[in-house]
Amino acid sequence: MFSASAWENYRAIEQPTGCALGFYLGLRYEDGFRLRNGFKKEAADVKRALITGITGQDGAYLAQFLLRKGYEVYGVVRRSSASDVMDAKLRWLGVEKDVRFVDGNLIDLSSLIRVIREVKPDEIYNLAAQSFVKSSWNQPLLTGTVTGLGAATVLEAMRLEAAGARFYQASSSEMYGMAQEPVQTEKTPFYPRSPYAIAKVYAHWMTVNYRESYKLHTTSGILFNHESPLRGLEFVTRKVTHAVAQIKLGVAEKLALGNVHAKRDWGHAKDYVEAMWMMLQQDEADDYLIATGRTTSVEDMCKMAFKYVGLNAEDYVVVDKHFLRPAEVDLLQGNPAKAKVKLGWRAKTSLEDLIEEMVEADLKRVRAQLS
Ligand code: NDP
Ligand code: GDR
Repeated sequence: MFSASAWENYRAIEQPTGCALGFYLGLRYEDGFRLRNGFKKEAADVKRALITGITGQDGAYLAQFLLRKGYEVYGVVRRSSASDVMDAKLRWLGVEKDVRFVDGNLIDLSSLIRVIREVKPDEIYNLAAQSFVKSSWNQPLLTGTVTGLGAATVLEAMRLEAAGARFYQASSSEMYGMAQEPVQTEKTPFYPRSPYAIAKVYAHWMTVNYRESYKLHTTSGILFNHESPLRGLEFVTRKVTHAVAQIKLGVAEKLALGNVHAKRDWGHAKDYVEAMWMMLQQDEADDYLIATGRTTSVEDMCKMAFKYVGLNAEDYVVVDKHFLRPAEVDLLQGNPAKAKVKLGWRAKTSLEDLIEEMVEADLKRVRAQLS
């Protein structure tokens, strides 16, 4: 279905030459909102957040969270031929009309300089990445460029144009990789096991370095796996809940998975975006680990999802080596004690409730496709 809403809502901004960038699909400029030298604030005390990766899972939940807090939310979107579905996750949450989209790309420093100069954000959340670990072996240079150098690009644009802003980097538990301690903390050494994780380690240390070198307020959240009905279909939880819905409704027969023995510490994305915001409300920038503290195997997560609809996973799951990875991360389990003490954060959603919500959402989607 074509959605004009995203593009109607697309706030075009001008290059210094005055050449309008918002040229797609007959965009409207909105007087009283956009000024030649930047965006006009709707109220002096309203905070502005700029989110890269706004069209992804976390971007959508974070946008919803910040809008509820009264922020003006700006989202960097990269031009794509799929403009009709670009805002699908924001639409699912009903916030697509409230976000102001700006045109940029993590691999284009000048685009980020322009966006930051015009938006003048108080807080910048760098969520954009090539985030699928398995693809990072197929596209290692792209992953390094976007997921690694992309973070440095945002940091540099912020240093040049908004040095007083606060910056959040989406670091990852994948950085622990071949985990050097059975339960990981902020002090556990990194041992990345994929081009994705290596890129994230670079981005993480650049965030620390900009804090130490330039005294910028740059914070890194080392988040463990977090899921939701908005999770991409390629990630294992969503792949499972979607297949469960299809099997239950008679449109699929089997579910092919890779390493079902891998263990992950899974939480709900809506809980984790709150932690991102809490980190940026601290006077001092720092690094925080965000996790539930509980680890579960892919196999047991699968059993949970099938059981919810009254089926046995053993009857449907097959192992296909196509889904194995060149190097695996066997076990992740985080200790979020520092976040609990310093931020007052804790995970609120159990894995059972998360899987139930995801299966219900996929049942609804599959039923809608069938009707
Ligand atoms: P998603 O894959 O759902 O979203 C990634 C976002 O990045 C999308 O909006 C995508 O845009 C955008 N993006 C990709 N390449 C570029 C580019 N070159 N320029 C601008 N934007 C780009 O990821 P999640 O929401 O799950 O994760 C958010 C961040 O948190 C990521 O950095 C991820 O690596 C990290 N992370 C995620 C965890 C998780 O469990 N979800 C755990 C720890 C860290 P488009 O829609 O155009 O593709
Ligand atoms: P991960 O998430 O690699 O941890 O990265 P994913 O859901 O892809 O894999 C989790 C574990 O499940 C195993 N697995 C399978 N995975 C997928 N995708 N498909 C399968 O069929 C399958 N079978 C078994 C994997 O081998 C792995 O061990 C996610 C991403 O969001 C990253 O961006 C983020 O940084 C980390 O979580 C924390």
